[in-house]
Amino acid sequence: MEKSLIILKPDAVQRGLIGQIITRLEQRGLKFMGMKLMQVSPELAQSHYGEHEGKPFFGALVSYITSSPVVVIAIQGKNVVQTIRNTVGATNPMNAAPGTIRGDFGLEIGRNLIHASDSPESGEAEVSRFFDASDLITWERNTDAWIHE
Ligand code: IDP
Ligand code: MG
Repeated sequence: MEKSLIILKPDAVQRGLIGQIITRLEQRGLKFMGMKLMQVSPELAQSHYGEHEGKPFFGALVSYITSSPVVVIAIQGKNVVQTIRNTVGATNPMNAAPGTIRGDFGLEIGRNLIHASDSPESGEAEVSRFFDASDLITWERNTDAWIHE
């Protein structure tokens, strides 16, 4: 089953938006399989954002993500990667549609509140990078039959 890694970035945590953002994911019907508050190390940040190494904003991006605690969430389910990207909104909050997380809570690309995996392959790799297998739970939810046909 497809997996996606969500990171509530330092600005989301510092601004007290953890609850409001998690509520949006939860009310959409997404099922969490892991969740924790953590401090991202520079090494973890560099491997997570490895595709952006060499870009002008890379240094600022690593500083941002390591500046303060984050909340990481692993989500599993059918089509979760694209579903979550749609709920998160465009990378630059200025262009993100109202109703999306970035479109409702953010203004600038360098403070865009939330990360979400961009493909099923990166979802799998990112969940493994941030969670030990023993911290991931596959569980039956009593509402599953009312969310999935
Ligand atoms: P995504 O988070 O929507 O997948 P990516 O292009 O993968 O967007 O970029 C990763 C993160 O790097 C963004 O979420 C944002 O925090 C930061 N970022 C991307 N482009 C810029 C930029 O041009 N200036 C500053 N930060 C950027
Ligand atoms: Mg990305």
